[in-house]
Amino acid sequence: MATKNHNLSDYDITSVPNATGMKIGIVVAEWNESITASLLEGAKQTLMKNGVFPEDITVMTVPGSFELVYGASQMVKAGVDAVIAIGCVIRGDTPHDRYICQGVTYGLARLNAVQDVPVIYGLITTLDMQQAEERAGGKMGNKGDECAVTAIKMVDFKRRMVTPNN
Ligand code: RBF
Repeated sequence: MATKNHNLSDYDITSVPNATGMKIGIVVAEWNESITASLLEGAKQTLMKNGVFPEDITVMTVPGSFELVYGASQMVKAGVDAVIAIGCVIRGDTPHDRYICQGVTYGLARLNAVQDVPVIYGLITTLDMQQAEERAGGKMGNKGDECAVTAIKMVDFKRRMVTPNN
């Protein structure tokens, strides 16, 4: 599971389906804004590099990562093809961070199970700010890029399921 030997921005562009016409919602937490802004930028650039029109990307902010579940749920209802949820929870002096991470992880997983639109997990959970920076455009790449590629692949997955002969 470690990203130690895996750059989050590495992907084979030829293996990514063309994303022209896909409508993608991105919900971003304001906490640790320096990190989440870099993740957002990575996600947007990678979506556009693979064919998503800028006007088909809807970005909404929520105060903290805990609010990502509600934000993602509302975006699903608004009618996008996929939602990317972006947040950054950094280990604190109390167990609070673990409760937030558990809540967000469970909440986003549940949305995937009960709703019809893929919700992509863009939550960075790190021990400190340095680890977060390394995954938000630093030496480990940018998790926003990975989320964008995953969103495109999941929209394509659903389209292929609906029309299996295409
Ligand atoms: N939100 C984050 O996105 N990342 C954090 O690292 C984070 N740490 C928090 C630590 C404490 C002690 C508290 C009270 C909140 C924290 N939040 C964090 C905010 C949380 O996700 C949520 O916005 C608030 O708890 C309001 O529901």
